[in-house]
Amino acid sequence: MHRFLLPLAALLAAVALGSVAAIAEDETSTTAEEVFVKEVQAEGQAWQYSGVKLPKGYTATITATGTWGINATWDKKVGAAGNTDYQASDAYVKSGAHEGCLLVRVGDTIQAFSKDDEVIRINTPGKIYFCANDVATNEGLARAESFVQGIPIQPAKDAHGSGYQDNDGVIKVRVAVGKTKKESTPKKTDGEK
Ligand SMILES: [Ca+2]
Repeated sequence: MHRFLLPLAALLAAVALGSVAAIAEDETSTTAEEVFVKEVQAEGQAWQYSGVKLPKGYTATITATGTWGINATWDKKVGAAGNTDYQASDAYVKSGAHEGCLLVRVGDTIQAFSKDDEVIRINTPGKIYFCANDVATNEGLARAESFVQGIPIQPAKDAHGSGYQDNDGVIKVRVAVGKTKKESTPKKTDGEK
């Protein structure tokens, strides 16, 4: 095929220029992933935009590293799973998940990390947002505007305590975006909640 000649020429030119890696990635675009990294701030009472707007037919594979401080009375910082000793009450952004865990949102769907090394996959098109699972308060809302491109989280009805006020640190999320595999391997997880 004639189409083969052009990429080959481009590849040779790229070798000459020392940029073969970039070309190679383009030429294997069916399997290539684009990776975005975002630091989610514990103190942000806002859905913080990842920079990723997932197109139809693509899957975002999300992992997280690091720890953040969520509650001044705890003797430790926690990772993406939050504090596994505490299940969040109704006052939290996502009740039933761990207090202080990392939350992922697309549209109206919110998923929670239950393990620090969990891998969350999203197929739903739309903007991907993150925040810590804590109690939204009026004080926190007043500061939410500082999170550019974020969606402020309205205070819970029975909000009490320090909420996002006593939080500190960031959890770093990695969002790898690639085309959804048509013939995927048998499901190991129930991703249809
Ligand atoms: Ca807190």
